[in-house]
Amino acid sequence: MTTLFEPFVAGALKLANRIVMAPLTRNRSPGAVPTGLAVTYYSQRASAGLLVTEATAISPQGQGYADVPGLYAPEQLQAWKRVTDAVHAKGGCIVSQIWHVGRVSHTELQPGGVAPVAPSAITAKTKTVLIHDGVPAFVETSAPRALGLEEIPGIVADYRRAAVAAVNEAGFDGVEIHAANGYLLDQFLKTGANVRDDAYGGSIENRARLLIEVTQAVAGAVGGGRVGIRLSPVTPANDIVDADPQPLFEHVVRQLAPLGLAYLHLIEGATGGPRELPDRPFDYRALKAAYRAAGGRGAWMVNNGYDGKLAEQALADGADLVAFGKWFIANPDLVRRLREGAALNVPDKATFYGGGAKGYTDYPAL
Ligand code: 8OZ
Repeated sequence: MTTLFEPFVAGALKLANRIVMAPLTRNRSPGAVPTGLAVTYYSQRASAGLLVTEATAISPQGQGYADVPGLYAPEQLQAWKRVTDAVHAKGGCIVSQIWHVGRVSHTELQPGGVAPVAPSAITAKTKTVLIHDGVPAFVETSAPRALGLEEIPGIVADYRRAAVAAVNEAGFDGVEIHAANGYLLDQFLKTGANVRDDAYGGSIENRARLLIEVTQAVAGAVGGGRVGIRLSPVTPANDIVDADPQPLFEHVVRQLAPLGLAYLHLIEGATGGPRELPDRPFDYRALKAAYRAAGGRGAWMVNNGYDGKLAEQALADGADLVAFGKWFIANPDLVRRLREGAALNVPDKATFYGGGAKGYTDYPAL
């Protein structure tokens, strides 16, 4: 029987086990630069088969929350290099999750105080976080403007540049393209956010075009074997919805199949919520079959609400890797605890977003 604790090769990534630390936003990077606490936090968790960093902005325009990190300034890359060096010193493997929030932003977070960008000028009914004098405040996202057709190559170039910097300068083993949770690439994919009438809107092929161009560009620049992608076919996170997600995502994975990616990372159901949504049914088995039938060889990574038992079941059902989120917040030695069947520390929601060491680097190992 396959177990979570066996090594696994995903493209160019050599993983000590099949347990992945999911990307987790922690809002502890003032000025978008990770601090020394981030070095401690990630290196404490280096026994995961793979660490995926918190979502990290590819450009100032891609920023949507207070104190989330970036990959576009030299001091950010230097700070990340300290993180990757510390993780590698412990034998870990770490990829950067590259992110453009699209419309999930606020004018205050945008360069020059301008409107955030989106496929179409449709405001997301969701909130973001601003921090004033150290005090976080949840605010409605700002009305976005639709990206001009002539701006799209620049967005693709930003993803490519960030991926190259992540690998060549910051020392990451690869990148995970964040195409989930209602951010820019998911906004282009889905009918609820994309009403464009050009080559990037309308048909499934058109709505998937940006995601595929970005993935081709990133894979072309750093090698497909160093690239993963995160998808959330039916999550309602950040006010996103598609009228018919099954054929949309089957098209997406067929297009991804020839790119030689390290892995596809699927959020099943509502991000951080129910795995089954009665009003948004989705057949993940059919999705995986479509990817394999099209020749896709990347690892199949599953996420959302897993514990050790459910994770072993997922491997038995054919998943390759399982990503754990909140359990990794509270358990730096999650791999050991799962292997030994030890009790788990309980995560404290009050310290998920923002703050310092408390609830970040002070959860005890066994
Ligand atoms: C929680 C808070 C802010 C952002 C995601 C990057 O949902 C996020 C995120 C999560 O993917």
